[in-house]
Amino acid sequence: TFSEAEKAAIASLASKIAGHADAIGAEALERMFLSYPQTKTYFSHFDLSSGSKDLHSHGGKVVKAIGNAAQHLDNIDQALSTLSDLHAQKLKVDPGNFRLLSHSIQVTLAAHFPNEFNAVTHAAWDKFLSIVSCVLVSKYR
Ligand code: ZNH
Repeated sequence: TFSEAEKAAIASLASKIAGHADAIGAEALERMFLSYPQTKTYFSHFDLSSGSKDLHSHGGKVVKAIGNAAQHLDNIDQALSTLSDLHAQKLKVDPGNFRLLSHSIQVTLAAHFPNEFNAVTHAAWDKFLSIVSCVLVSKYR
């Protein structure tokens, strides 16, 4: 559960990201693939070159899912339930990769929103993304 201050920090940055979901998502993915090349193995069917259509379209989906979670902070489990099924049953992404994407997202946010991404907002987003990751791996067995 989140404090009121954490909720405010998550909501305010989420609203700023919303209009740039594709670009933010594409950059986060690109950072993840460059820093942690092993994560590319799940995307062999994608064009992973910088700024590609695939990066924008998939990045947009990821960031929109995070935006949806941000609007349901008291009920992230339910908000991401279908996506959680998909990751557990079909995609079977190694759970260790979620922290790599979360980190790449945070670096991207820090780079784009240097004023908003202060220590308090950073901590709130770190917690938020780790809860999102927990939900997405919660149905693994
Ligand atoms: Zn994931 C897919 C989200 C993580 C891998 N994803 C996906 C989608 C979404 C997501 C929204 C789409 C779905 C549909 O279409 O329906 N993810 C997400 C999130 C996260 C994630 C939110 C965190 C935060 N993933 C992840 C990771 C990985 C992945 C870490 C690895 C590395 N995903 C994936 C894949 C896919 C997905 C592979 C499929 C793609 C295609 O299209 O094919």
